[in-house]
Amino acid sequence: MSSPTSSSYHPLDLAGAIVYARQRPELREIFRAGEELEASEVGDGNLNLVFKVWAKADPRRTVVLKQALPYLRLVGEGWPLPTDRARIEAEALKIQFRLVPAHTPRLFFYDPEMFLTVMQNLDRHLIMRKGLIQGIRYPRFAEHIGVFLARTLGATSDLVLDYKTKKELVVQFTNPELCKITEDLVFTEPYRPTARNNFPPEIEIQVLALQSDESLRVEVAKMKEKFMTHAQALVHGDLHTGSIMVNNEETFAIDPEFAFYGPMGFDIGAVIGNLFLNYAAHEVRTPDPTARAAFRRYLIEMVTELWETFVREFQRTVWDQVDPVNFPLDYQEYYLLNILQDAAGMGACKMMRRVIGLAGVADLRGIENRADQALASSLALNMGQALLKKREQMHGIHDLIAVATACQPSYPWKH
Ligand code: SR1
Ligand code: MG
Repeated sequence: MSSPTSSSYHPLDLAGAIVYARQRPELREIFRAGEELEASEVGDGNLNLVFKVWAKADPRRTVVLKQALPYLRLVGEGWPLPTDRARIEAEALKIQFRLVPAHTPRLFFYDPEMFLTVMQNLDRHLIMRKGLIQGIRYPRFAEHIGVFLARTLGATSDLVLDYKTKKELVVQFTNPELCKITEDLVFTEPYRPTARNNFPPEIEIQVLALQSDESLRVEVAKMKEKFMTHAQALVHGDLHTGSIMVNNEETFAIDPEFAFYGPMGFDIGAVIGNLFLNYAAHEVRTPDPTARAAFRRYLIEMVTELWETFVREFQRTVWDQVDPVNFPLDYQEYYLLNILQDAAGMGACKMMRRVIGLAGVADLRGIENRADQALASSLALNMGQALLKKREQMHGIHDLIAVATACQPSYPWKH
């Protein structure tokens, strides 16, 4: 594994980002020799530095520099983190771009000394989470992300790859430290009292009840084991709506630094779980019941469409290509049903961690009124619990949606 102590590694600042962009031969087609460049730091994630650097004379010529810090930005130097994640991200981007260029940002180059990737600037796009919080609709998103999921997951699985390539990829994408973050923050800490948990105090009773529900912890343990052991496909590993950039016409999945060989349902569940977190947030973000019902209908239609697109594209790019003797129709059905149930269970764990755990989401934690935040968080928690516990009774996407949408908040408490 590469080390952050390589002699030339240093975290960039604004001036450093400009000097860096000016010096790199790979960027000579974008920036002219000697021309004035400007930069800003735009990173709002939990882990890295992100700069935009542009030509002052023509800001259309902008690139994005993403640099791994040797520690977790959210917490500081007290939480060291290997910079190898930058290599993982660059290598995952290359594979995803080959498989789905329409939905993957273009990588200009990766600098292994600086743990830095230089990428296409997506300036006509918005982080999807921000758009959904404002109630913006993205008509092509569900279809696009369904295609992204089917192609990236199908083509990197044993269904398509030869025995050797698959195993080499598992080695290439072994990502222990970032997987450990997920193991801890998604599958461990929310289900026990820990110092890092961070939920609205108003719902403490609900959180304590959830943590003392042993039958729930059994199901979480099953999901955690599957996450850790089921090397099914090269998953993005952190495909929440903050890792997706969108507009009316285009969709890009960004930030695959958590990529590793894991269960397909982890990525699909991430998208669905985050759409449901937004669904829960609109309980208070959209007070008008008609407007709220309409936006929620849209969110649900997206869940249906993304799954149906995934199945259709998986059929075309995987099942239609495989040997029907080894992969009979009943096996294909069994395989997809497992993915659906995994998506429900893993998406559920990702919902519950965003309510209880260290790293929240703006959909919920950005709700200023405390009672409102507690109410929406309480609903999200109940949706997560139900999706996890009832996943094995689900036989199609409509069952999954019915389980989630039947939930109500427990807060405010009814006496
Ligand atoms: C401590 S890092 C917190 C979270 O940020 C990333 O986006 C992942 O979701 C991770 O769990
Ligand atoms: Mg990220």
